[in-house]
Amino acid sequence: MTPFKTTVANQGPPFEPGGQGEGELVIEKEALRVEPPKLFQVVMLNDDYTPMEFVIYVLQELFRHDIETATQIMLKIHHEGRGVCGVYTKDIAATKVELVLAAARRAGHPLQCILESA
Ligand code: TYC
Repeated sequence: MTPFKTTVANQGPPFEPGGQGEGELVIEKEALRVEPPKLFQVVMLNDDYTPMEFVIYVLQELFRHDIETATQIMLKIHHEGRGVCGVYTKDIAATKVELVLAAARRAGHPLQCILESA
């Protein structure tokens, strides 16, 4: 449901002649404008050392891509130097970057990924 602000107007004293609406209660609903969140893309970078299988594994496990899509993204990065793993709100995108870097470090691979405004 659309969020709204409720304001009460015209609350004059009840039954007073010439009062503000004679006790009538008017509820005005004013829609609040909610800005859509800014989105950020997690971009993975190519290198000469990280095994292709590891990149595919990361794309499946951390970005929930199926194996076919993960393979296509990995190959795009391999051939073009970079590729988008996913698009998220800022906190989620930043967490994904940290998880990728931590997994790569743990496995001893130089895999890099960055966060970009989408
Ligand atoms: N270029 C790497 C190789 O040939 C594979 C690779 C793909 C590495 C994508 C990083 O983000 C990457 N083993």
